[in-house]
Amino acid sequence: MPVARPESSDSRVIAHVDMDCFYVQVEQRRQPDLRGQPTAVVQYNAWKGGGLIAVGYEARKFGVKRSMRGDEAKSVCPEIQLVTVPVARGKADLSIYRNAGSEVVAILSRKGRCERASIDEVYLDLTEAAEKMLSETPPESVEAINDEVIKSHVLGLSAEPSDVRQTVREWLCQRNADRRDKLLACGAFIVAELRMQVLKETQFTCSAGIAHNKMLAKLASGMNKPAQQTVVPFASVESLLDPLPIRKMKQLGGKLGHSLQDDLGVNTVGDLLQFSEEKLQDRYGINTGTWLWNIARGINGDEVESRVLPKSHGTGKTFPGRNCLKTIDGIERWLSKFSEELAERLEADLEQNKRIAQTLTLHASASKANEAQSQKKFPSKSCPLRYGTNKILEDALNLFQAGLREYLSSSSKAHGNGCSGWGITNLSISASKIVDIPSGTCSIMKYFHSQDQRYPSSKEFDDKEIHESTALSPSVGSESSSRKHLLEPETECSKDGTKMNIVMNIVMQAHLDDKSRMFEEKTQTSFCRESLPSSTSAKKNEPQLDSVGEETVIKDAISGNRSQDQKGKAFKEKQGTSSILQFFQTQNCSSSIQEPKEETVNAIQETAESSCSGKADDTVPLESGGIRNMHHSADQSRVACMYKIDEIDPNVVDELPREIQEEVRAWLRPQKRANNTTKRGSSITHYFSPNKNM
Ligand code: DCP
Repeated sequence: MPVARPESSDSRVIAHVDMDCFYVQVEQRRQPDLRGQPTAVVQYNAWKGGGLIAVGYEARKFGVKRSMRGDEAKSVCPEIQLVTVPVARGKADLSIYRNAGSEVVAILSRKGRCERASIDEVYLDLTEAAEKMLSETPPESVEAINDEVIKSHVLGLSAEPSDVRQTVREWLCQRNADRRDKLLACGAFIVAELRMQVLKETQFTCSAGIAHNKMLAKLASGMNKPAQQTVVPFASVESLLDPLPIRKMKQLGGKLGHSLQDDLGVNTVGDLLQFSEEKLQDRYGINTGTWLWNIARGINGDEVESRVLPKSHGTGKTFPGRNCLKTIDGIERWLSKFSEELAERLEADLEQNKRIAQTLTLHASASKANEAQSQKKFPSKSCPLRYGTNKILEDALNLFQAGLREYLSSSSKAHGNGCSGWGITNLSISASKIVDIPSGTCSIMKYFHSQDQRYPSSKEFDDKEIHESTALSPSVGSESSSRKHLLEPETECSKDGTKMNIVMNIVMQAHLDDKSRMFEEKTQTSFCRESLPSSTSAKKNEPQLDSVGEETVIKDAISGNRSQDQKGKAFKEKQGTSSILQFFQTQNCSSSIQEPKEETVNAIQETAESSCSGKADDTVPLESGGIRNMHHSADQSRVACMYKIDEIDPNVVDELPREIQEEVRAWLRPQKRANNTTKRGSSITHYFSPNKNM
């Protein structure tokens, strides 16, 4: 739901910068021969020439559109150059575009607060820079105004075509103008300069909107493309919004927009003006009502967040029509590719930016096999994120199964019979709630990296911690999980809590990994193919299909993907972790680490054997009566510990490697003090838990 925020000031200078036909420009830079030629980037799927995902402006002149496939584009523009998007792991690899976007962000962020909103768009808060320019070198004092500034489109200015440039120049330089307009004029100078810099350094052109808030700037940036900028003076807001189709507004493309049209007869933003705030609040609630009332008047107080790095990392793929995934095997195969990619990107983020992601989310869309399912969406699910390809895969599978169980159980309820067929047409995973690693953790990270501990671990989770999640696009600026606490601003305490979680998790994970590696060592010897990932072994809380008491076969179709965590790694008990673990286990740990039970190993063996005998694709489709779940509640290797900080004996730190002892002690000390200010006996996890108020 939209959130109404009052404008902090109506004289902010906000820009929205949007790259022009971005993927095409990236490809044209890679292959300069394509410059000036009608070009489009197509998905790698060759059916009918592949779907167009970006169309260059030269090709647009011929009528080529993004909705076309390559063959159709060729029929309207025979000279069109179709470039296939790079492919890795059987799916589009967007890294070159992401990296190109980062180059641009690095330049745009030089003049003010910068929010990377997607792979190719950015918001800038240029208020300070504009105020500075206005006081030091106001537009009227600039002797030679660059053409790029003069080419600005200023909404509301009327002039004969031959006089446009002169009219814009006069508007930019008017001495007696309203201060808000003067600031926007300065904004136009600054944005033009930034755009020229982007072109010089990256060879990319971009377009921009310059206004008093994000909403207006975004509306304006697309008005004059490519390579142009549009200014929205305060006085022109009404005429800009008045004729705008209501569904074109951000957040009004869906249900709310439909309701405005169908229930209130509102077709344009101007139509909204006839409704009082109270009336809109009565109909849509206080918050949304106020938000609607505000946007009709061009009021939008959203701040430009300071964020040049992606807010989340996501990867996924669509499986349209007959390509839909119908077996757990198929799901696992793709999830393993996604997990590998996500793990790589998370590792790069960790290395380069010292950030860790905390939430893993799985999204899927299911094809509609019957009337009941056509009403039903496949629920998105999220859980705390654990680093490492195999752990991500394991958790993603669990999330998928939890979602599938819910999806099917409600469908079967509606039908009054067992499970019916399912087919996944869209599958993706994403990592969100990304936070900076507190300074000081680096040596610990290094230590565990060097000790075969490739990643810091995230919190362990169980079924209770699999959460419903809102739709989360894999794009850069996507919103994160619906868990309220994940969206709440971090307090000092929670930052410290993150530190503590990292320490504790590192210690715990170090031990857990040793345990699971030990398990892998054992099981590997009895498998004829690569076995399951470290903890694909069963868990007590593994999502199960209620309706069917059978077992799910999750096959060993992940060969190659577990290599990251395993390659050349032999089990080696880390000195010191075991008694720390013992300490935690005896201090209120809710579960313990156990070897997998015999039955699990047998079940896994059975699967591996059937794979060996040429039945690798012999999956158990749900339509035949449901999922078979081989995941008995055997693996207790997940730990839900409640660390009582007051009860942590500082001596346990002595057992850590000397090089990190001081650091851990330093972290423990302030935690103790912080904890003393709260209820006695609360655990660290509870005290710092973001959902402690829930
Ligand atoms: N993109 C995609 N799939 C889509 C839409 C876009 O992969 N359905 C990619 C390709 C685009 C990039 O995202 O180049 C940015 O999308 P935009 O909507 O901003 O469109 P363009 O930058 O291509 O063109 P424009 O100049 O109209 O903004």
